[in-house]
Amino acid sequence: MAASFHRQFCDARFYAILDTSYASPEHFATLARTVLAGGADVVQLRAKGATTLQRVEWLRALAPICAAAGVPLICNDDMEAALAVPDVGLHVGQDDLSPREARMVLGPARVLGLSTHSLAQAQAALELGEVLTYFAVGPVFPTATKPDYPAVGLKLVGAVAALNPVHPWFCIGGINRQNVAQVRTAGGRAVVAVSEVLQAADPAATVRGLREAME
Ligand code: TZP
Ligand code: MG
Repeated sequence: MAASFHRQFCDARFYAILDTSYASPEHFATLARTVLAGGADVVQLRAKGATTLQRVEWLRALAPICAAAGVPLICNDDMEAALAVPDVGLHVGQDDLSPREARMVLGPARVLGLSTHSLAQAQAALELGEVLTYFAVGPVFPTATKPDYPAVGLKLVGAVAALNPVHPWFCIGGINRQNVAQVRTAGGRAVVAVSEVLQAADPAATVRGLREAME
């Protein structure tokens, strides 16, 4: 694995996603600075329906901003775009390139993350050992950001926590300022939130609040 990232991801409490469903790419640089000011520990670009060329352009703009903050930048589900920009990591879903294949192409140094939606998938993620840098579990709550996926609930958060994962792992899906404490109580150690941050009047304060709730 990207062993050098293990500690950093273990310490991470809030993972921000810049998603074209909620924000215009022309605002990504400003938004990145804003979520970083709020304390985001990881930043992902998620641009469903965009081209690789567009993703590369947006990643190139985000890379120096994240690098200056010492925060990893990750591209959702586009190996070619990730590889085109130095040090950018990759996040894959269950239906994307398999984690083993992704790791072979990505090389040993970059961050690789995986989405999981069940206890079996989380257990399979753990078996991948050093192939993966981290995994995500969700959607914890129903969410318009991923409408086709049923919510897995706080019970799965507790079940994954009970596995005592060696990988850093993140709870995702419908997490907001009202329910984040429940995620923590259920055993979650870190969270991702998309719409809660990108639709907030004050995204930096929202990140700060979510992050503090996980500390
Ligand atoms: N994967 C599982 S839930 C989800 C993703 C990408 C969407 C998270 O977005 P939100 O707006 O924080 O619910
Ligand atoms: Mg995908």
